[in-house]
Amino acid sequence: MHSGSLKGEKYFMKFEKKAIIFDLDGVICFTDKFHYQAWKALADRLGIYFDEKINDRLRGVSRMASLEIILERSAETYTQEQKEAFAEEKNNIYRELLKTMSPADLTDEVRDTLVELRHRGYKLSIGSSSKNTKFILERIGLSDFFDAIADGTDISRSKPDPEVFLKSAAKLGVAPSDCAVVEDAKAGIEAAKAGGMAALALFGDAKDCGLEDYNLKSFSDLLNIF
Ligand code: B16
Ligand code: MG
Repeated sequence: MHSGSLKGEKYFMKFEKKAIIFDLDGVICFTDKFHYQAWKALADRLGIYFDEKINDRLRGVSRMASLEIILERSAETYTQEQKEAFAEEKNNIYRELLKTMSPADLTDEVRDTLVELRHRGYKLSIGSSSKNTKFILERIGLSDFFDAIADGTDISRSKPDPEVFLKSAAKLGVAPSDCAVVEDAKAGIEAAKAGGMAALALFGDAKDCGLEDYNLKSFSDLLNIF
């Protein structure tokens, strides 16, 4: 934690980094609600109990690993072929929900903060487990904004493995130790730390998970620490 008080005033020391890697779902935009709705539709059809608390465990983890967490509550045993069909069914529902998104789903706070961080000279990239990353960025009008994108199509191991963040840093040409990661998932905070990066928690189960270097009060709080 980089905070203290000086002559009675609260001050924050700056994180000295060259690049900031952003998680997508739950940080840049709120596709997490669509993941929930799509998994809920599948779970209801299969008669499996599923709620928001279980959904929190799906943050940052891959589609198939998410399905395995949901199936923990099922008495049935499914074949690999059936599981792949379930994952595809969920993804089709999810993509229909994503189609309702537009640049209006990017908040002014997120847009203005990203623009200001770029203006301050930081390299900015995405590190997301989602194979739908490019489609989502297109929907919210950020297709050409980031200096690099590493996503679910680039990796073989999802968070908490650091692979996606290490790929993102490599694409930027920045050493992991010069990167900070912004995450809403505890799995993502673990991944950032495993990759030797600073971990900034925003919302979700990342917040106060005990491994974070800093808890962000809001997205724009980034402007106080960089
Ligand atoms: P998809 P993030 C993650 O995105 C989601 O948090 C997680 O819930 C999802 O299962 C995963 O992407 C895979 O997504 O099914 O679209 O490939 O938080 O890493 O940006
Ligand atoms: Mg996330």
